[in-house]
Amino acid sequence: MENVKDLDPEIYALVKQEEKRQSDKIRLIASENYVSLAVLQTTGSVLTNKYSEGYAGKRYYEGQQIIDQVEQLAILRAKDLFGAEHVNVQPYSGSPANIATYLAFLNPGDTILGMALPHGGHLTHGAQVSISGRYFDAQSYELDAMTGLLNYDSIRKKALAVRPKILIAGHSAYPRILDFARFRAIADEVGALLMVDMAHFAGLVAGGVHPSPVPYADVVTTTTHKSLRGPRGAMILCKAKHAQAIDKAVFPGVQGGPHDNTTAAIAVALKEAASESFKEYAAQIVKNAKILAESLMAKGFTLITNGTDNHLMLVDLTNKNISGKEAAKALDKAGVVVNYNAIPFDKRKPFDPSGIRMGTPALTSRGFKEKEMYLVSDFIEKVIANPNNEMLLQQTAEEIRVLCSKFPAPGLEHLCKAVVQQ
Ligand code: DSN
Repeated sequence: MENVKDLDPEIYALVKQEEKRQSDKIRLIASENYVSLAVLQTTGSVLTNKYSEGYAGKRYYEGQQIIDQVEQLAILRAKDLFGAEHVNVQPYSGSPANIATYLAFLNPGDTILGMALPHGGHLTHGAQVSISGRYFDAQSYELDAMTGLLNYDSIRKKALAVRPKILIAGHSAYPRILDFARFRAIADEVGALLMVDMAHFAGLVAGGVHPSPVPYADVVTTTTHKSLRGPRGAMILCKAKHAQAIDKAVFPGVQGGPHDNTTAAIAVALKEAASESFKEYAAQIVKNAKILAESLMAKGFTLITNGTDNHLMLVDLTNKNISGKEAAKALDKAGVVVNYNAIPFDKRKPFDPSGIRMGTPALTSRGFKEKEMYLVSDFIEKVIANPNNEMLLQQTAEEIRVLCSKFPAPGLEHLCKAVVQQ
């Protein structure tokens, strides 16, 4: 980044600090990852200089000889990887992808039914603060109070009562596998379209360790930067009969020109995700999550649903006498980065809820395996028991820095070498 260093030393210094933060810390935010150098380089390529409103062969700007090929390659790879009939790779991110899906099929005031935000749904699944809750009649289903699991009988009952035009499956914080066949049956019974937001677990689907929603859903939306390990972007996968409605809703409905550098980087990430080594990666994400979950439970932590089947877990800290926010702040000081998160039926406020959410895609990308996950759970236990012991937090941060230096993430190898030499 020599040019940035010369031209803008302030931003250069901040990027370097962020590199160090990402290198030195145990990153457990369930939606984050480390992309490969190939994805990073493509994101920073000259493709960022182009405008290409429209779709291949039907653009509103000339000079698309290369961009059309890039976009078609990304689409082809996504179709092959997920077995989708049609794919749109232009949404800027997950929220615009979801909003475009609503625009494709709904009028203002129509009913949608999704998972409630405090129960693990996403903002754009109908939360009142979001456009999805303001412009539509947003109804929600909740988790079972006893088990913390989705209760398909009660989702069905709710769907029969509110008759949504779109039934939404998918989540940001649910640690179990979804039953897409059940969702499909409920959607069919009430005459709804089924939309699955697989943003969190797309990488697990690609790697064959999570059932695919694609055969069941009318529309599947996903970000590309979570477990799928691509750039910040999104895709919409749909049945061929919805192709025109989806494409028109993305452009010109919600967006203008796509970010072609991102599209190319998505294509690169999809090529990586189709490899044998990505299958191993996806399986290791799940193994790591299971070990971390089991190890935390053995230490007396309460996990919503008593564990995990995917890449994430939700810890209820009520019995540890610490709020999610206090825990997340202490953990961050000690070098473990998580987000505080509401738990189902949380008695605390969303800005200082009872839980923390953790996920393993990023650590798995840097090579953490079962053995390291036990160490991670030891760190977490120690910090949660001593959140105000500044000395202990500092010592832990140093131990973690040394551990992390043995597992360099792409593009951060030089920082790890420097720690080893110290
Ligand atoms: N904000 C993302 C997450 O952390 O889950 C969802 O879009």
